[in-house]
Amino acid sequence: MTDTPRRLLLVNGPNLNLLGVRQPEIYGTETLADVVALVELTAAEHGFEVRAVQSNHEGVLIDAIHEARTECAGIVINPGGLTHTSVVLRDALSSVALPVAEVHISDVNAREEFRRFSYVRDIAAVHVIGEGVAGYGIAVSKLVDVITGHVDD
Ligand code: CA2
Repeated sequence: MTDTPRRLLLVNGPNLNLLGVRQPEIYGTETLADVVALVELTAAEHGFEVRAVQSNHEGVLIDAIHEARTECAGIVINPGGLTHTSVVLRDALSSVALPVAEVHISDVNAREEFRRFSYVRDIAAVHVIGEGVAGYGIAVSKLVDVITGHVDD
């Protein structure tokens, strides 16, 4: 039996490379580099390191998720628009059987109707929606609780 790796995979989907550059009224002014730094800092507080991937190509994200199967203890993911469209991404997340935290910067339930449905929702153990970029930090802490079996009393 191998030990659980103390590493998290951070996945950001299509267009999230534009964070802080376009549409600040929806997504704020912090950049993808700020997101990665926040996730690394929060994870380090819990003794975890982070592997970060952002891609505009679904297959790149899926390859990273497959690699996480043996190399990471859990996945923090903002799938971007793929949230609402991608069975393929959902299948990849299901297949690796790691705990998943789904993050959305904006409140997807208060926007267009098509953003209310998520292919990831029912397979994720943690959901953080509409908390801005800070939501990634919240997601890391909650995911670590799931990984380590922490229970609030
Ligand atoms: O609120 C979120 O985090 C979303 O996952 C962001 C996706 C959107 O399709 C989801 O419905 C909700 C869009 C990501 C695009 O990000 C941009 C960031 C800055 C400028 C333009 C796009």
